[in-house]
Amino acid sequence: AQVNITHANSRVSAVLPTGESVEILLYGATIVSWKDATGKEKLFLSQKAALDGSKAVRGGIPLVFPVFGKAPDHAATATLPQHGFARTSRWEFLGKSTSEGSGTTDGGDSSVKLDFGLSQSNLDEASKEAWPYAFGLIYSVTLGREGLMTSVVVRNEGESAWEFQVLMHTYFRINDISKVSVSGLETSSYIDKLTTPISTNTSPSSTLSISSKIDRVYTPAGGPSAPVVIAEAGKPKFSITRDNLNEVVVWNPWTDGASMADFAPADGYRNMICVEAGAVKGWQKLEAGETWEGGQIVTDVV
Ligand code: TA6
Repeated sequence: AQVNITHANSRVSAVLPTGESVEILLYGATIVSWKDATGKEKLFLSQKAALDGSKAVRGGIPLVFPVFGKAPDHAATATLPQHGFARTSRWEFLGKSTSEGSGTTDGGDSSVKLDFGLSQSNLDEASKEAWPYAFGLIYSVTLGREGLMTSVVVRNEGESAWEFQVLMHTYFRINDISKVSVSGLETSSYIDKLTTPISTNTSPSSTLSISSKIDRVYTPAGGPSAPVVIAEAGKPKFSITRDNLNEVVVWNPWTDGASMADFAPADGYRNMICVEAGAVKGWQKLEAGETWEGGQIVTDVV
């Protein structure tokens, strides 16, 4: 059995023969749905998320580039909107490739890779003006039976060097935030964005549980290949490993979520946790013609 790919109405979706599926908007190359073989949704998507390209999607996996958050003291990106322009630009679908892979009993495809592209020519005038550099992004979404991989190749198509940050802003769906613990962040340094002034701390040797608003940028002590695991009621649900993405942002708006016009239901914070793989501490510098690659592998453990 083959992978079923549809590319219509500014969306690309793929379903594996075993039932796993993924749905991606060309708007921001935003993954808005990832389901397991039983059709269970793994990502949180706000009931009021804009899916018409009118604003960044509140949920799923938005792609943050070339700046994480706002960088007022970074001249080259200071005038860009929060999290940059990638998640609010129209990407091109570059095509797909499937792989039989090992372990296929029914001769069906065991994974499918969907590629998306964005370059300076895809940007609106405001973005081109705010960040006048020639660049190329190729974002690959690979759906497998065990999980989802998202990786991006960043290329400097220009004549001079520039620098960027990149992050995959994954909203994981969970049943009850009060039962969630995150491991893999133990003894890591982290920036707490909720303190004034913003502070740098070191996390304890215990797993992280969440009982109030959290907005932290961790640099896990174990490095990118050490898994960060989201567990619920003691059972692992998602395991995240990274390639070239040294930071992990943990965010839950808690009851402040209700103050965001596109966050619904108001108590939706109980059903989500953002654990975001990124290269967001400092800046990645690319010389003319150079490329950089980074990505995450999310294994659906349950
Ligand atoms: O990922 C954490 C964060 O930077 C938070 O500070 C919060 O702003 C969140 O991203 C959502 O940002 P957005 O621009 O999507 O509302």
